Amino acid sequence: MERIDVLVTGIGRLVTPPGNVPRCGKQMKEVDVITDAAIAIREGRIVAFGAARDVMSLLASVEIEETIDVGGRMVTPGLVDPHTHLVHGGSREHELALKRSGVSYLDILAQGGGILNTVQSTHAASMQELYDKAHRSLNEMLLNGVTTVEAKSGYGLTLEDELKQLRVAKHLNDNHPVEIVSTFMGAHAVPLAYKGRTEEYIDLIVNEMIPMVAEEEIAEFCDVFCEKGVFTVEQSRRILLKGRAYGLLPKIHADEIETLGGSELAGEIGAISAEHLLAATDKGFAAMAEQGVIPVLLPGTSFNLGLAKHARARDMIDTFELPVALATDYNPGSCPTESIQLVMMLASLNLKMTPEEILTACTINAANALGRGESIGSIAVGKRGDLTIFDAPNLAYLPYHFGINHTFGVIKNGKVIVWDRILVMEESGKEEGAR
Ligand code: IZC
Ligand code: ZN
Repeated sequence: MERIDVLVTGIGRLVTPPGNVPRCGKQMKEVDVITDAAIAIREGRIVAFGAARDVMSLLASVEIEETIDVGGRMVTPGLVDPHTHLVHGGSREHELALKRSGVSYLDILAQGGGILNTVQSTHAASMQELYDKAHRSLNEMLLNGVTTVEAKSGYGLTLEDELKQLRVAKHLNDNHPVEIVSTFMGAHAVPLAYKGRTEEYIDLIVNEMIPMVAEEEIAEFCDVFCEKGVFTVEQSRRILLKGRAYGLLPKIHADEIETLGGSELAGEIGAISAEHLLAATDKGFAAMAEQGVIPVLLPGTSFNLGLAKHARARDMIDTFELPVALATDYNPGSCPTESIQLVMMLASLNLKMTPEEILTACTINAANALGRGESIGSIAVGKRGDLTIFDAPNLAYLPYHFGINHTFGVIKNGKVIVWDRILVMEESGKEEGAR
């Protein structure tokens, strides 16, 4: 080694899950802890890490371009948020009173509100407006310690507007230091224009939208809201298989409110992940475990919907040895928050996950839910220099001291982009591309 770009020193406690592959069952608790650590980064990639004295002796005759002292703080891999509805127009606080009076999420949707309301706002918004709004949210996520974010379409529900959302996500990815991973979700709801003609809308998705999305290479995954009154298991299968035939890997919103069998379908088709799962059965978990489907749990959503029921994370981890991941589900309806740290707290409170399991779920398992286990989600040689620096003495402190942001700094690809809780990043190209 002749030269390194960045040496991160003064790490009081470095905490990371090991390796690249999803961590299942008991493995989720096993994280490596190195006290008084250092990390060396060259060209955005980690080239050495470990106890500071070992790293320093390795670097004895190496030229070090820049040294960043994190002042004894705790460092983890950059957090990964593998399920968000980042790009959309408008907001839905006007539905709050309706919700509080007891009208359910699915009833609001059935009355033409909910997702369909956001579809109207998204249609009415310019690309620049969508970009600016999503950009603000992305900054919030970054300030919380997140370095990679999945973003779904699904507020267009026409070919043109689905592509509009996905293009905004692409521009954000091109310009913002946080990496955006796109998912096509034309099957998020049946648009009003197709009311009562769901099969015809699905024809549009499989015959026009999926081929165009694939041709433009503007998404990696295909997702479906498989839920009572939205898309059935059979319809979801048709859409996801077609997506896969076009190279879009399947994800599925499965068994959130009603038990439909979406988790079994995830196993059957070998989906990369299945999300929510509050109403999933043991049969569904077994099907997922057999095919290595990653459960992505969204405790912010059940919390915000005021549900008494929670995803059975303990059964998934202890009995089915599944690799649980966590995400915000940031969206304007069921979970309007960008805060992954709130989600971590709720995973502790309501899912009974341990602090180590929560870290694993927000790093390596989340990275694998996005097909990126080889490049992000843990501190390992060859991986991206994505680090989150916490003003907290240990992992347990994060869900313990709740309701505040513990992130002091963020390093992405070896560059400091948040420091002392402030954005210090440079953006390339910026806004011009977004129109
Ligand atoms: O806008 O309500 N659950 N899709 C499925 C959502 C929530 C997003 C929304
Ligand atoms: Zn969702």
